[in-house]
This record gives sequence, structure tokens and C-alpha cells, in this order.
Amino acid sequence: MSLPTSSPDLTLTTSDALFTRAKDHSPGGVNSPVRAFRAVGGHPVFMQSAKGAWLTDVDGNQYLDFINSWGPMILGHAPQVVLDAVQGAIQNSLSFGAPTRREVEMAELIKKMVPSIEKVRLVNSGTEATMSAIRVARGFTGRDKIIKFEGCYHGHGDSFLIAAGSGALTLGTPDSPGVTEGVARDTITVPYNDLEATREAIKANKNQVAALILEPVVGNMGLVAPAEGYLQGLRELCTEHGIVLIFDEVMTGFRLARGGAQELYNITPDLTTLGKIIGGGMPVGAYGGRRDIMDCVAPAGKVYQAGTLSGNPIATAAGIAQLTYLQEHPELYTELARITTRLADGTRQIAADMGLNYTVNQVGSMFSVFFTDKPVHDLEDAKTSDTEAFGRYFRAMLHRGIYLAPAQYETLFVSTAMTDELVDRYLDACRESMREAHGL
Ligand code: HOZ
Repeated sequence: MSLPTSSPDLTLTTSDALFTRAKDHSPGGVNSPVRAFRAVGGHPVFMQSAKGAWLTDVDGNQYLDFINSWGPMILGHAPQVVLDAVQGAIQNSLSFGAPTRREVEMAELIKKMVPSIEKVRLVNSGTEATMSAIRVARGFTGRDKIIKFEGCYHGHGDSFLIAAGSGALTLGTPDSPGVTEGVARDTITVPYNDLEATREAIKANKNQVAALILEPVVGNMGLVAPAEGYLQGLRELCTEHGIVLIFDEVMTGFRLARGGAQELYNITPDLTTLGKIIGGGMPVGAYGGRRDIMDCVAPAGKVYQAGTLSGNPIATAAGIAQLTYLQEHPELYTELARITTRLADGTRQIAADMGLNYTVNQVGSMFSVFFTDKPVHDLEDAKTSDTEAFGRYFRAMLHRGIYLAPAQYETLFVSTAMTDELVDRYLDACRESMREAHGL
């Protein structure tokens, strides 16, 4: 028997070992690009479990979570009310591929909380919701083109991978290979927060634009809020030109208010897309809106869209439990905004104390720290961020047990499990990490 000639590397973590294995089996070792940590350096951490505000990785390290599964864990991880609902539901089969009572209850709940939705179709993800919504808008209007906004991300449907935000932007492929020229031609992009540019685009494509789709508060170039009057201006343009206004509220729905960004800004879109939050973390999405538009969807109408797992009984059980809790506890939104303001203001102040006038954008329980002193209103502003410094900051925070989104062009999400004591912990880590990232 031959003996090993060198000792094993004892510093190799279980996460590192899993990542090495994963790279043999999956592209880049992950099932969604941003998770690979390419934008921030280092290796991804593999998660084992989570409860409340805390994540535990496969090596037993704990982290205060600021991703919250990219939004849906608004009540923190593993809330009892959702766990009970899921545990009750799994006894009765995991899927039927046939109608169930809970699908009806879920639709009623969504309509109650988001009054612009008169009819709704459940799907399995936000990506499915947005792809379906533009198909319906095209079927309804008989037009081909859509307008989207630079840096907005609506999932990975072909039509949206033009000037896309999130991972596509981070990894330098905002216009993905594999999207045909024909599809790209039908997607018109304009800068976010620029009403005049949208007006011009509509004028240049008169009677050709089926839909205008946007994140009313953008979460995928970092967090960017709409300028005063901007959403209202878009609403008026769409009404004037017979264009279907689609609010992609996959991130903001049920998070910024019970009725999402449209409630917060008091704007009524024609269609709304929803995602993961309506499943409490289970794979769910939905699109819905005006009755006359939704009645174009099969089998009521001719626009085809279907799915075996749509309205899945476990996902709807989780979703009903979480949405009911949100519906019955409106006060939690005020508290979420208060605690997130402490996080955002605290971060801004820490940076300022070091002579760094970094921009921190916040709306309700979502916030982003841009490593730039320019106010950030659109993609061009966001791109002035120092992504190298952000990477160093991210790694320093991770080392101190704070789990941030692993890319500058993403948003942080806060849950009701965040306490003032935990905010203090975050701010201590932030102060040390800012110093470390800038060699101060
Ligand atoms: N790009 C997604 C958020 N904007 C991340 C999805 C994921 O990795 O889970």
C-alpha cells in the first residue's frame, strides 16, 4: 500500500469541496449564475438550513441573511405558520395536475390584496409569469413589439435578455447569445426614469407596441426608485397609445406593501407579474390583471399557456399561509421600513464617516449600497459603481457572518426576523468591512 506523499489540505471547507464537485456536473457549478460569486471573488457558500434571520452553511458557519431567497422569505426563514400549512398539505399528495380548492382560494386572496388583478393565472416562476404576460399582451393588442427598460430584469425569457439587469448585467451578457435577431428586434429598450425617451420610442414605433414592461421599483441593477410622477407618466402614455402596461412585481409584490409597488405609488397597471413571494419560497409565479386581457388566455381565449405543476398543492398551501399572514398584519410593513431605514442610513453614515459618499437607495424593506458617489436613478448611474471595492466589501462582510447579495447590481431584502440588536451587529460588521475594503 502506498502512503500519501503530502498531507490533505485541512483548510478546504465542505462548501469548497461541494463546489469542486458541482463544477463537474453543472455549468459554473451552480443552478443560477449570480450564486457562483464570480462578481465578488471567492467560492460560494453552500447552505444547509435556516431559521428566522440566520442561515447555516454545510460547515456549520452562521450568517445573518440579507438575501432572503431574493425576497420571498419576508417573514424570515421557516416561519411556523408556513411550515404548518406545508406539513398539513403534503399528506394529501404532492401534485395532482387537476384543479384544487386551494387554487381558487389563492386566486381570491391575490385579487383581494392586489385590486388591479381581476383574473389571475398561477404558474411556476416569475420567468414564466413575464413570458406569459407579454404573450397575452401581444395576443390582446395584435402587436409584436415590447418596450423594456435598461437594467430591468424580467427573468430569462428571450425577449427580456436585451439590456437585462441582474446576473446578465453582472456577468457582462446583458444581451445574451442565443436570442435570435428577430426576437431582439421586437424588444425596444429605453433608459429607466426617462419619460421623454419612452415617449420618443412609442412615437417611433407607432401602433406597433403591445406592452411596456418594467419593475416599478427596480431591484435588478441594485435598487432604483421611480422619480416623482414617472410611473403616472408611463400609465398615461400606455392609456393614450393602447399599450398594455405590465408591472413586474416579482420582487416588490406583497413586499413594499400588501398590494405591492402599485399600492405604494397608487398606479393601476393593466397586468401584473408575481413570483416567489406568493409561494413563501416555493417555486410559484402568477400573472393577472384586467379581465378583458386575461380572458384572452386559454381556455377562455386563444392565447395558449399551460403547466402540469401550475397551482401545485404544496406551493399554494405555503402561499396562502404567507399571504394570509401578510394580509392580517399590515403593521409589519411599517416596522420593516423602520428597521431597513436604520440599516440603510447606518450604512450611508459609516461610509460618509470614512469620506466615502456612497449612494444608498432604499424603498421599504429593500435597499442597495452603491459604491459610487453619484445618485443612482438609472443603469448608467449604477454602472459608475466601483465593483472591485464592492467585491472586497462583500468578502469582508461574509467573513464577519453577514450574507449579502453576491453582486453590486442586486438588492438586499430584509425580513421581519431582523431586530434592532441584529441591525447593530450588521452595522459593526459594516464599519469594519468598509475600512478593510478601502484599506483604511
Ligand atoms: N438573479 C436573481 C436575482 N435577481 C438571482 C436568482 C438566484 O440565484 O437564486
